Amino acid sequence: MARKVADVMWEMLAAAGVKRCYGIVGDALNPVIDALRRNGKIEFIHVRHEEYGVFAAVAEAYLTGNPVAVCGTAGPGVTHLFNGLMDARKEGAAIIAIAGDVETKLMDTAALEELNPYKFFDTACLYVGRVVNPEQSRAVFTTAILTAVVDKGPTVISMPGDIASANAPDNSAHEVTIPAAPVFRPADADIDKLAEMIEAAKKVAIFGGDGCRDARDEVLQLAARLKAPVGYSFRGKQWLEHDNPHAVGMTGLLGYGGAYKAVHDADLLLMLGTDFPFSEFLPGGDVKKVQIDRNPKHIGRRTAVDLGLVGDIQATVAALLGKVSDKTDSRFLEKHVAETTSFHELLRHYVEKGPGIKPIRPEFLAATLSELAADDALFFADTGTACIWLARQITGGPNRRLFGSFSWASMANAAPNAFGAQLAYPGRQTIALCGDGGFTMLALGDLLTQVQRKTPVVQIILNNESLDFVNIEMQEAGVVPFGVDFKNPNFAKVAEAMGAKGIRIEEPGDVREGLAVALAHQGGPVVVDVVVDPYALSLPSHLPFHAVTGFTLSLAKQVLSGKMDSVIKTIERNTGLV
Ligand SMILES: Cc1ncc(C[n+]2csc(CCOP(=O)(O)OP(=O)(O)O)c2C)c(N)n1
Ligand SMILES: [Mg+2]
Repeated sequence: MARKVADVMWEMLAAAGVKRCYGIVGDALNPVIDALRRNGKIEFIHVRHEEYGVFAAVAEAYLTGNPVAVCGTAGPGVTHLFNGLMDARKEGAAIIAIAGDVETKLMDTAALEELNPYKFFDTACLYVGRVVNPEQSRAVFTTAILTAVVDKGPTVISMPGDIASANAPDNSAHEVTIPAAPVFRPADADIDKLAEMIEAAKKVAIFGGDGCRDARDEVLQLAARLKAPVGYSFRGKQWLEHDNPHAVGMTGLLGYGGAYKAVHDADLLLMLGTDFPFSEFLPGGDVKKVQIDRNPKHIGRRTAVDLGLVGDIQATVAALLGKVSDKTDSRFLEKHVAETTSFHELLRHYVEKGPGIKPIRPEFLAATLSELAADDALFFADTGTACIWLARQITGGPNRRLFGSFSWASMANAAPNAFGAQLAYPGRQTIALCGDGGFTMLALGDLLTQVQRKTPVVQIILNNESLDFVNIEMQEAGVVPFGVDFKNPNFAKVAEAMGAKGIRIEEPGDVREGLAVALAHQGGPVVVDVVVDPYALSLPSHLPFHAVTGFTLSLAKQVLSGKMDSVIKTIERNTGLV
């Protein structure tokens, strides 16, 4: 049989390092799926919802650095990809979406399932190629692959069935070369300017993001030389926190430790590889700011900067290290590290007192999970309160990874993220901290996929019968919480009925044992249904109602303004809860 256009596509995707394609079949995709089957090098992951497949692919792409394919069939199958593709765009994951398209003879006739891919994907994707002639195929496939990999984001190949099944042009290349990341750093003159600013400053603080992924050693060396406290965004935490004597925690909504004060007390703040979006947590004009990022669009858009440099953090900081001298005064560093240490001590209270507090405190649950999980566990958190507990209670490590829908902030990402991670790293512990809203939104149907594939994903549901994060936000905004409550089934029983292992935990004393059993479970997915205390509603019943309301409101406000440490202290002092 002559090679078809779809054969060339899969050959090129496989050559580019694509190992899996997540999606659902449909008639517009028939020749595409038939070619995938013939090709045999790319595994088809048949999911129950296309969006679930994309979230799985995003985690795989983010963690492995390889491109991952997803597919959906014309019209509705394609639109189901969209939210996941937005997540890929925001999280910087190399996803190539194969979108089934109507036959070319039907285009622009409002045919069944017809969708204009240019209009539809415009917001989410870095490139959309619609293949209407086999002669385009090599160029479109190459651009879709290289744009996804090099610019780190989703691209689309919109593929009508008649073109997919057309004979490939004889000369179609089926190799694509992926370049290693180029060394990319600012000009020497700019690095000299930066060195001068550092020499002139007495108190230098560092604030790092995901751009520090490959630059941990260089950033820690710089911090040691400058006696600089190192704070980080949620995305930077996993690269900069563990085994770092300069670590001072996070600033922002989920902030803790000395980070907020350190970045505000500094003379000079170095923002490294971060597009941290919460400008109100960054200092104003009284602190000089330098921002370094490989993406020039990130520079200066969250806060005004005194110097903006474009380059990779690793290469830039390595070049800088040769140009700055040791600072000797470590008082600034010590002050903020001490504050961070006292925060971590406070957190221990949850582990120690947690077994005696009912309903179960999510902090205790997460802290116990962190203690029991493997050193190379992969953790994922749903958007919702799970993010708070991931940020605060899950300790990182050289081989642990923490991931979520950090920049797009979609609900229901964690279980599919963990599924994709488990496929990419079989046997490694993959743990999803799910909201009950998130789990029932998207994860429940595809629990069946995990069951069928016997994928050992650990899903821990924070069963608070509430869209709790929004509940807190509503209180913070001073509106009456509305539309946030719902009723849940016993998720452990549901899981068992679906063929997964189910564990229900209602008693705080059962948390440790239940988690240990879940983490040790092999041969398939496990759902741990933990009945937790809805955050900020765990107030002592003896307080008068107006005090309860005021107290709750004030706690919520503090949580959302990054003052979790003071919340813990307040609770500790006023109620003896922890
Ligand atoms: C798809 C989507 N819909 C709505 C929201 C707004 N939102 C953010 S967090 C949240 C609540 C999540 O509830 P749940 O999953 O139960 O987690 P909890 O906060 O209760 O732990 C909502 C509705 C969102 N981020 N994404
Ligand atoms: Mg909830």
